[in-house]
Amino acid sequence: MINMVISDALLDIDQVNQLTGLSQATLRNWEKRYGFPKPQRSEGGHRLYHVEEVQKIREVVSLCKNGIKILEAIERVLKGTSPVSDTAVAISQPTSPVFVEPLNEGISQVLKALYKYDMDLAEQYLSRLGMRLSETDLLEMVYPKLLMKVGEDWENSRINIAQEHFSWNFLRTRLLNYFKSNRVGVNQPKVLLTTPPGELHEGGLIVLAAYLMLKGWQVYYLGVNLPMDDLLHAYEGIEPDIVCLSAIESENIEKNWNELEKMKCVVVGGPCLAELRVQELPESKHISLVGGNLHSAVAQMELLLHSAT
Ligand code: B12
Repeated sequence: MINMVISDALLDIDQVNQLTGLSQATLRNWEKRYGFPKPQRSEGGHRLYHVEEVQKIREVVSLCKNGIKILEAIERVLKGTSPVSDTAVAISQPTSPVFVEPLNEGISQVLKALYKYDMDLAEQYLSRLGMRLSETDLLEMVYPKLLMKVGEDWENSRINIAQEHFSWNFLRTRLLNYFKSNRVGVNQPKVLLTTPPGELHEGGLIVLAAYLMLKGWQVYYLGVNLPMDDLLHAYEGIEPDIVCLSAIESENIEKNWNELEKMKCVVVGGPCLAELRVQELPESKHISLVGGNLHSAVAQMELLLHSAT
């Protein structure tokens, strides 16, 4: 039974080997020599790695591949300095006002331009943010904020419907551009993304889809508010390795739980997780609730796929 939130998942050394490409010997060696990673131990003394730490190991590996020496790579990742550029990762440290400020400023510049219908200026500010951040960080840290801010400004009557539509469509189009990037890798998972009936919020779904496109996954994007029968029809036709459902309202997941269970590997994410009454739902073999940021959510999905094979 997988039915659980696995953002706090602990992985054994074999799983970490699969997810990072580092052999078990190297993982043990690094731990001894550099004090990184720092796994917990099971009662039986086996190493257990937190999913966030696995993400850090992957970042270290990626830095090393780019020619950074191991010690420096570890230091950078532990300090939170960027894998792509120093400024970029430093910006991802939410506790540092020095770095958060330029990011927030960049975001409000994009919004100001959008609210004046100035597409070129918005594009310029967005590219400027793109120069300081990796593409995945842009999806993790910038687009969600922009989408949310546009929605909130409209809800609070700070902008009118035309400004909201214009801004939303600008951002949606940029996110859809990732679909054209054609980066599908060999043997990459096939993923179907949608929202359940009644769920009209598309922001989270489209950001996740773009993120998976960047990772080279084969993305089948079915948009929002999909009737369950049609989802099952698509599931049979596409035969995805994994189905991602995004929802804000937990009810939209709860009332379709039994239908979702008919598919093999289903991941539910989004704000609905906070309210979902899992204990009151029938036990599930196929549905996983995946929280955390996009980096760790995708690591968890990789893990699920791995354990399903
Ligand atoms: C934009 C918006 C709308 C737009 C949506 C437009 C569109 N095309 O998407 C419209 C106007 C349609 C709308 C309608 C409604 N909305 Co609204 N909306 C929002 C708003 C402002 C932003 C949502 C957003 O885009 N966030 C940005 C995305 C990127 O964030 P995210 O969804 O959390 O996704 C991230 C993660 O959660 C994760 N993730 C998401 N999905 C998944 C899936 C998987 C598998 C994984 C791994 C990860 C993952 O990845 C994302 C990346 O960071 C929020 C305000 C807020 N503070 O959230 C309210 C909000 C979500 N809406 C709300 C409400 C109540 C409604 C309405 C009921 C309002 C009404 N009275 O009509 C309707 C319901 C419509 C429906 N049937 O679904 C409430 C929800 C309250 C709750 N239950 O928690 C909110 C929170 C506003 C509020 N403060 O009350 N809304």
